Amino acid sequence: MRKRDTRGENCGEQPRVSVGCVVLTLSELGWSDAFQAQWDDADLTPLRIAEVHRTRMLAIGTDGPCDIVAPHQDSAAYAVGDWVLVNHAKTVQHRLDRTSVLDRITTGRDGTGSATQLIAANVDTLFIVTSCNADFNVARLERYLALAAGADCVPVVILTKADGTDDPEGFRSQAQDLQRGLQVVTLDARDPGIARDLAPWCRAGQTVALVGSSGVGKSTLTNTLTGDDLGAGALETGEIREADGKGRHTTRFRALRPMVQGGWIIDTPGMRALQLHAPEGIDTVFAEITALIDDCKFRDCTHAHEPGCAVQAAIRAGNLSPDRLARWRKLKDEDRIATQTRAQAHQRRFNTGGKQKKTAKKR
Ligand SMILES: Nc1nc2c(ncn2[C@@H]2O[C@H](COP(=O)(O)OP(=O)(O)O)[C@@H](O)[C@H]2O)c(=O)[nH]1
Ligand SMILES: [Mg+2]
Ligand SMILES: [Zn+2]
Repeated sequence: MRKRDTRGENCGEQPRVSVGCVVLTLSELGWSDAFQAQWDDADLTPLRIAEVHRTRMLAIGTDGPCDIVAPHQDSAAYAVGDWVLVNHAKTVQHRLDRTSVLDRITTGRDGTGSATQLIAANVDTLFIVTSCNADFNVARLERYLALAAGADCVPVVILTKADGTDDPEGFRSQAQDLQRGLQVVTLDARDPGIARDLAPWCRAGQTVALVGSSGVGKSTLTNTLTGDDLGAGALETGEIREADGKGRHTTRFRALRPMVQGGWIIDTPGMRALQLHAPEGIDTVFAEITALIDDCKFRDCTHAHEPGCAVQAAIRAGNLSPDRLARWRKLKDEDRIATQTRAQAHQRRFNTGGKQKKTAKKR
């Protein structure tokens, strides 16, 4: 195995690629030491997945965008943002370990059964989008924050429609209180100047994804950050009909699109239904409750009525709000149920002889 080192800011010798009118190096595509350490075969080429379709994928590398295929033409195990190593025939040989992953649980048409669907990988920053209006909801924000922490993404709360309120600061400070050290930005998503305000998360090599309810301004923000209303200059994307057998369902490609500041944005419809899991995510967002629990007298304290409960003591002292505790409880319960559901789905797959197992064996 030969090792190769072609990354670095100075790409003088590297092959360069034009996407729109920008030339790219691996590091500009989001390559980092974590991926470099996994590239151990110089005969294989690293590419970043920009679009995932059922039987093929679009990827970008230093030689430009190209179509690639997964082993057995099955793309299910790959996400937009993944780094893969391909051979000369443009077939994926390895998927590099991810630095972060966003996924969701899909349920069958009859409401039973569930599977995990990958949405995006190697996302550095999750823009959690809500508006300075009735959409603003602390419980929903906490849920998204837990999701970001569980997925290993840095959260930034983006409060759109700041132009429509007299008190953007009121919304900002409410959001700020939800997690220690949280970054919160208020803006008008239509203002081209915001590309500059959000630049710390949008520069070359960085990848962002957006979550938030319908109508909060995700598409507006994406268009402003990509500098383009019509999609020109973006990678080739567009409306497709997903072949669902009946041809009813129309959806857009999941796509990695370049931003004016040099970074990448993952624009995907599936982001709305992202699944909360990984209990550590909840523990991170509710760090003050996590810390209190350590001081409860009983190890199995339910923090409801027990003597020596540090959580209830904090509520009595006015250091913790009962509402915040109730929201924490709800997320914890939900996480427990989701974990059970996943375990059951796993068990079902096991019982059916692993027929649904799709991940190709790594060689
Ligand atoms: N005044 C104002 N309107 C906005 C802002 N962001 C989005 N909008 C408008 O809100 C509507 C919904 O935005 P859209 O981007 O489609 O939301 P999405 O469903 O989250 O993608 C559109 O009419 C936008 O022009 C903002 O910051 N200020
Ligand atoms: Mg939209
Ligand atoms: Zn307790």
